[in-house]
Amino acid sequence: MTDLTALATRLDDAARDRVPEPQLSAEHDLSLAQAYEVQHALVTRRLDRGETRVGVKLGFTSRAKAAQMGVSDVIIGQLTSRMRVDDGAEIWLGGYVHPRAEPEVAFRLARDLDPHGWTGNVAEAVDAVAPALEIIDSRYRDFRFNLADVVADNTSAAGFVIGAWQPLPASLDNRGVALEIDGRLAENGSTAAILGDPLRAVSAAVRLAGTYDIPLRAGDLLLAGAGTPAVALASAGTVSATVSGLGRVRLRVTSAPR
Ligand code: OOG
Ligand code: MG
Repeated sequence: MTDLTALATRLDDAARDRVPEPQLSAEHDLSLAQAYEVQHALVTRRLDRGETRVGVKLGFTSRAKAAQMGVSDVIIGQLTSRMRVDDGAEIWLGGYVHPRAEPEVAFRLARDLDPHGWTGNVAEAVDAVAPALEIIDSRYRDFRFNLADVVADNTSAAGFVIGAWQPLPASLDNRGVALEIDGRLAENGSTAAILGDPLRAVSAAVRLAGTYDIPLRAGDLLLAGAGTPAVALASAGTVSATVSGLGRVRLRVTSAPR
């Protein structure tokens, strides 16, 4: 039998040492359920080090992302306290394997969500929305993986920046989304790319969290998934994400040795 905890240790060590691993699928034929077990073991290692759970993220909710990575099913990953970067703060490139940034929409859950009692009422489930940046950093060589690989690797989750929270508007559909690097447009798209409407991310998260035993608690964050391809962070600079009507969120990247 495959030792799923040992696979989680491999991915956790890869993140610590910033040395990418071969894809797990090269040696193991993991089911999606087993891949989520590896993800749980990976998150448990973080919690054992004193981190706390702060929410969840969805992956591949847009065709732009799915096409970029060659993977097409919506997946869920888990966010922990150490991944948080304050708006405008600095990250060090040396702390990652091969980081990328992508613009996101973040929701804040108003209450604990029970997948069995889910009514589909997003306005009751969410109390705020914010523009966000996600830092993804696959622990696999060349940022290449299949669906089980990326689920096991906690959906490449490595960091996130949340902008100013604001009340949930009636609609979030069809808003422009832009990712800029040093003030130059690197990617742009529309919130419509995210499941047709980012509000649909809430039901998708409830469904996946229910299937794979991931808690959704009051105050938790939910990243709805990027509406544009991710952009590699290869040198020092300033990265910003803007969502029309929600505002902007920023990150500074440094390559200076520490
Ligand atoms: C997996 C994470 C995908 C998104 O927003 O679609 C994701 C990856 O692309 O490495 O976070
Ligand atoms: Mg993302």
